[in-house]
Amino acid sequence: MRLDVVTIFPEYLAPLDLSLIGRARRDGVLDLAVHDLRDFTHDRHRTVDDSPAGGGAGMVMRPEPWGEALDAVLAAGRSALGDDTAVPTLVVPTPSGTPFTQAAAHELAGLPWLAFACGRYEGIDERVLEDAAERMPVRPLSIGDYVLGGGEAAVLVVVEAVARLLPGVVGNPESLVEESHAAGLLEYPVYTRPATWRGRSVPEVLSSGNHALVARWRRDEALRRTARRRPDLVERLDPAGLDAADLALLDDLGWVLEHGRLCRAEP
Ligand code: 6GU
Repeated sequence: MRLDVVTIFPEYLAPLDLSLIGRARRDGVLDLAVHDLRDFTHDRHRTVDDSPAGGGAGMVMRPEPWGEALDAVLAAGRSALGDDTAVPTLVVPTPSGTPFTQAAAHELAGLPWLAFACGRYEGIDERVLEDAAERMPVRPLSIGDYVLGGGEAAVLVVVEAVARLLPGVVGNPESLVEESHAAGLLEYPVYTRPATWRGRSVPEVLSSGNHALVARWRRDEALRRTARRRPDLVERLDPAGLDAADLALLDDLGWVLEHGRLCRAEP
């Protein structure tokens, strides 16, 4: 997979040299290029922002450097991929984007080329995205309902979530299988040695050697945790993916099936 990132803070992307992603790059699974937006300015001060049309607080990123930067990304990526008709999907991290979810991560992981446009200040002149959309798919994405100072931290999040789905990046692909089995639920609690630590013992069932019992316990704990911390996720569960034991536990927790959807039971 080819990745291009355009930013005014190239150093912010340094963590992409590390860990899982660093290894994927060295292994040739990921080809990442970071571009400094200021290299596409032509004034002495390398200006990338200006005041908002219509007035108001903050600054907006000027379209000219962005236009040139995205032209350069297109040329660099096509040359690296050896395909002079290839186009990237342009990911634009913004709090105004559609939510970045695990499903979105899977979609992006299926693409050969992603380009990221990191905005700072109040955002990028809208015409940049309109112009880009004439040449490539554009995906404004938000990583959550809070405001970051810029898109760089969001790019780290998206790249990490996507890269670990690529074949050969995660050491044990079983981790991904288990993840999809428990789709829509939070993770169950995990333990390791020692068997007792500060007077707290690992739940006995986990040393029973009974795999079915362990699997059932983990499923129950995942359901309990999800109902407690993320009731919104319980409402979105597909009942077709639940067995009788799941439904019995949810019933104990005050959830019932109504018109084929899980709802909190009336007290
Ligand atoms: Cl993806 N980018 C920025 N700049 N702020 C955000 C965000 C993304 N998601 C939440 N806040």
